[in-house]
Amino acid sequence: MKKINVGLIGGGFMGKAHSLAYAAVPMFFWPTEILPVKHSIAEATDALAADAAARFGFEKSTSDWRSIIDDPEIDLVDIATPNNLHAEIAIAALEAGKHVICEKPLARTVEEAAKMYEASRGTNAVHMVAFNYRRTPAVALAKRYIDEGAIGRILNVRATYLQDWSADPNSPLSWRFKKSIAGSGAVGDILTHVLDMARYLAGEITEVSALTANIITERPLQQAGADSLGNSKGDGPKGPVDVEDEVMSLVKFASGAIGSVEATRNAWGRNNFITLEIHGSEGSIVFNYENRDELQVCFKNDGDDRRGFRTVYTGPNHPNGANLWPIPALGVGYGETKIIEAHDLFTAIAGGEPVRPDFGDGYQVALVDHAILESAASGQWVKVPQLNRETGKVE
Ligand code: NAI
Ligand code: SOE
Repeated sequence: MKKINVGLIGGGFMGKAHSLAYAAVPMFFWPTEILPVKHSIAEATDALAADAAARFGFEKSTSDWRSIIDDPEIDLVDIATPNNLHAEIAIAALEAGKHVICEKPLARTVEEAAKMYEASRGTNAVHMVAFNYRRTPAVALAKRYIDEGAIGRILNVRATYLQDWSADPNSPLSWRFKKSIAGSGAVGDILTHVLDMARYLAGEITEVSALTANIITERPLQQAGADSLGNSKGDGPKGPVDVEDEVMSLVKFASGAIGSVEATRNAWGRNNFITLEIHGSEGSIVFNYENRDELQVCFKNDGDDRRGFRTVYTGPNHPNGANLWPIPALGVGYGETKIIEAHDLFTAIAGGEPVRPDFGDGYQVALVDHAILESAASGQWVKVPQLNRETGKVE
């Protein structure tokens, strides 16, 4: 068993989720080839870093993330900061020969994503972008059905991500509402998750026609710090929101399938409402993250008198389910997707193999994001350049 020293940068929501995964991987995946060691954590200040180290179980703490890059004992750099730091940290880590996991969106802009992808090419480092929802067993099962041809040729795809934590205009102006830090709004923050899953299940998106809107244009000021995600309200002085909170786009896939993708921050009652509906020539698949143990499937060949949606409850006999819980439908949560993600990363590191989604996938999603924002601004259909992984160029 090899020990991997982890340097985690950012101790907020994702710092918690990733630390939980590092502790849990050996409990779920045993025997394990790789044992993660929570070596160092960086936060914005010394006090926050010391607090995060005590809470999440890291041996050392620092307010200077560069010291993690410079530390020869660190094998894996985990980037869980707001988006403005992703590119600088990831490029420095890859240049220092570290393995890297970076939270989504890979970067603020397509230009930053291109530089990160470039830095990842030609290294022996494993790089991963943390689109964890695709690791939900029911989503992995959808992938298996599609790959096996169970629903035939994909004809159309509908993907949504609806939230309401930010629907209250008094939810503070955290970093997620600032273009300089986040890069974009609903597009980079939540649409990217369903773009990742749409690509994973139905292939590349080649053309988009989008609308965006910014409904809540100002919010109460918040000083730097972790995003409270709507769990605190302010009524003091306000500052401008300069990113979109709504996006809808028609999309065309390379396969000839058509579809729609949408995300909103203004959907009262929809907390973390991720849905995927895929119809093929031989059947249909529906996933709703609110019932994430379940996959709804309907097969054309079931016969006229019994055709309809049935529910498959995921469990140990399904992809990503074997090492979780011994009985189907016990309840797979957000944490489990992060545990599977960390395990898959370690397996890749142990085997010297790549893992997906990698920085190439993060870059391709950024190319789709960019096309969507460009289409919304111009009112035109926009083609999405495609990354050629052999040449490293977009075509
Ligand atoms: P957060 O606001 O909860 O935490 C970010 C932390 O980074 C804060 O504690 C902040 O003090 C710290 N930080 C800021 N500057 C720093 C610096 N120079 N050095 C070290 N730490 C610094 O944000 P959250 O929700 O954890 O988001 C972090 C990233 O994870 C974002 O890119 C976000 O898009 C992504 N994310 C992904 C999710 C997923 O489902 N995969 C879920 C939530 C966030
Ligand atoms: C806020 O919209 C947020 O935390 C996103 O940043 C995550 O990526 C998403 O998974 C949950 O919601």
